[in-house]
Amino acid sequence: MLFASSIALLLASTAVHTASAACPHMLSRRDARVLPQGHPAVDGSIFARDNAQGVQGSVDLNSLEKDLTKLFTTSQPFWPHDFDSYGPFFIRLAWHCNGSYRVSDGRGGCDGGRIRFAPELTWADNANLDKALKLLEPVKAKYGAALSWGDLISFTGTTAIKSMGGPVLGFCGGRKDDQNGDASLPLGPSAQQQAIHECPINGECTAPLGPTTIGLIYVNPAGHMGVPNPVGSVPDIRSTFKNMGMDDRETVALIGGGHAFGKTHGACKLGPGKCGSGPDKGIGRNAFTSGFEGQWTGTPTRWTNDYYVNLLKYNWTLFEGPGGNPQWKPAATDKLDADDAHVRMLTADVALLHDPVYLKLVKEYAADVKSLENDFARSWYKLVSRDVGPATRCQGSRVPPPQPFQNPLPAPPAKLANFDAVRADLAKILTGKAAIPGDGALGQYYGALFVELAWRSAATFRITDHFGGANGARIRLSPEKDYADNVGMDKVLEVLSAVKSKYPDGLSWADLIVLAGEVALEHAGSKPLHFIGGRVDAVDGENPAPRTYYSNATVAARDTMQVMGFTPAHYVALAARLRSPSQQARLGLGAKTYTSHVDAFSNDYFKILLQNHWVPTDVVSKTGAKQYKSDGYGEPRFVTDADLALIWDPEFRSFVEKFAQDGQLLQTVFVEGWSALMKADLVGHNDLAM
Ligand code: HEM
Ligand SMILES: *[C@@H]1O[C@H](CO)[C@@H](O)[C@H](O)[C@H]1NC(C)=O
Ligand SMILES: *[C@@H]1O[C@H](CO)[C@@H](O)[C@H](O)[C@H]1NC(C)=O
Ligand SMILES: CC(=O)N[C@H]1CO[C@H](CO)[C@@H](O)[C@@H]1O
Repeated sequence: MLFASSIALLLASTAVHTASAACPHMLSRRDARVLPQGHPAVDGSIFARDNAQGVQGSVDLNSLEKDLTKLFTTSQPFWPHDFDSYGPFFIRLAWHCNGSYRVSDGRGGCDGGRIRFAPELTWADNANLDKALKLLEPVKAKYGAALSWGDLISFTGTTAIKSMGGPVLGFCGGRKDDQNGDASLPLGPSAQQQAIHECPINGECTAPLGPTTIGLIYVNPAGHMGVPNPVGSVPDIRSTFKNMGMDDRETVALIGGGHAFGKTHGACKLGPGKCGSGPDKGIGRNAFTSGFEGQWTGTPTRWTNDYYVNLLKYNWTLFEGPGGNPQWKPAATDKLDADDAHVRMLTADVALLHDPVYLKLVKEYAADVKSLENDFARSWYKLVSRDVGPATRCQGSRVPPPQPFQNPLPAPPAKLANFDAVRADLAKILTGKAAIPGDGALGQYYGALFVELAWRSAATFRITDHFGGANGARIRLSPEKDYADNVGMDKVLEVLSAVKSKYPDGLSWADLIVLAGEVALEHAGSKPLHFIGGRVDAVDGENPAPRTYYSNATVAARDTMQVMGFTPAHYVALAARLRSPSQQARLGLGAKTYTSHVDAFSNDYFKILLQNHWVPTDVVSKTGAKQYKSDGYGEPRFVTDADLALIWDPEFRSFVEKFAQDGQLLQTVFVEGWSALMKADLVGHNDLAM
């Protein structure tokens, strides 16, 4: 129990997650070597997720594949398969489990396996997927806790593609199951989603919402807001897939590669369970799922590029399908090929003919099945693996080489620098008072600036999809270095470059940045922060972009806490980190620190928050934070609405009060939160094998 000790001190009643992180196999060999004796293991899911269920190397994927292949062809009376295979049905399950992912905050996706629960299971787009889950129950029971639902669903979809002759790159295991569906609430429609970001005009929702339409996982198949105009559907497709992290090529490969298989279900107008009569009522050929009816190709259980061939071959004509919804079929005058009597398209399929870039890709794939195979295999793997995080988090025997979307990092150096020597060099800078180059007198507080740099570098981490974090030191590179919050960090890096160049081997920027922050904090009076080395430097700056879409500081603070994976106690405690007045000034705020001693780590910040009366000023920082000024005794102090959120929110406030009273408690909780964040992306980076 990582946080058990301090949490027990803190509160008996408030529910705070303690990570069951001390399981020894999550601790890599490297960490075992560098980790100080007696320090608990940190598994990256430091804060929230339930315990480690997942492929973990212990499930025999060959045997699982065999079981699944048998399952695909064994029809069950409660939901008979189409065309002698459940394969396509399971591809849809995996895609929907997955398709809720959004790059804006990393939420959604199959990790967590929340498609088993409300709200996801009740989304209209997920109609009848409860049957697909039911079909998988016996397999889940056989493999038990060693196989998470998230991994099972993703592996089943991948196996279905393979079993029907489709191209497959491999499988990245390691998803962990949530215990309920709550983490999907911010995806909407829900009160939580409303608070984070409203969608005033349905159909035109913007980031962080994934789809343009609340209540859809992705694109309305019948066209924008149900209007069957293929041209109008194009922007919906483009923006929805972009929000999932997909470019045009990946989008077209995924839609047509997926629709190489299976069919839509909408046998009659009466709705689910009501079509037909007798023992077949509502099932099999009488099924109603989306309310559309038809298949995209003549061979729906065999991998082909016929989806693209058919799109180009026929003159697609709008008609009302048996389910009463608008669909497209070949013109009456078209000469149909054998097998093609039942081919149909949705408005969102025909849309691919009505955009020049999409059309070019449709033509490419119709002419070149190898190109489609290459792109589909890659895009499917990305679709189902992205929210697992960096490639180093993938588990199991079929993990392919790291892919670009996983932002791979170089291998760590064979031998790490002597960190004690580096510490000594950093301490020398901290005790000297040389100015930051080009920054005049304001630069004298190196400690606070070192802390700021380490914090900014690590705080991009998000537990939702395990991207971001200090590893890689992407704060040195565009686009991350250009974000408004990071103004001035290049100067701090310049100060550190003298130390960096002293250790040409074995000292990465990423380690140096973290160590500088920790040495500064310890220097300022923090308890030891348990530095762990082994980070490496990335060559690109791809990291999650700042979430700038909030309109309410309290909501922003609570959401940030969740996305980063912190408990409220740790989120609040970390706000006590040293803050630099020169950084405040760079951001356009009053250059006055909150505390009387910038270079001392203390609980002053919380006292000051509580003891002052705060009035708004007209000043807005470069990052959009609203400045407040203290009104009352003594010299004025400046904070922002991001600081005040900690006393506006009642739960946060209770911790502010505790920390203001008890500096020792603050120390303990701070060290836990800080150390965990600095390592959040480090363990996954290492070899997880036991
Ligand atoms: C613009 C995006 C997409 C739209 C609008 C769309 C729409 C639909 C609809 C309406 C159905 C019928 C559900 C039913 O009635 O049973 C369906 C089925 C299916 N979709 Fe998609 N889809 C999209 C993208 C994808 C992607 C990216 C994949 C996978 C890579 C995929 C794979 C499938 C499969 C395999 C089925 C058949 C399921 C079965 O046979 O039971 N779709 N899709
Ligand atoms: C589609 O219609 C055009 C004329 O509108 C015709 O020339 C063409 O042959 C048709 N396509 C097929 C596949 O029949
Ligand atoms: C911000 O959100 C909180 C929590 O939902 C709410 O209590 C508060 O009134 C909101 N503040 C503003 C200024 O809208
Ligand atoms: C594992 C999983 O299901 N997550 C994926 C869901 O879809 C997005 C779309 O790109 C992927 O990036 C996620 O990895």
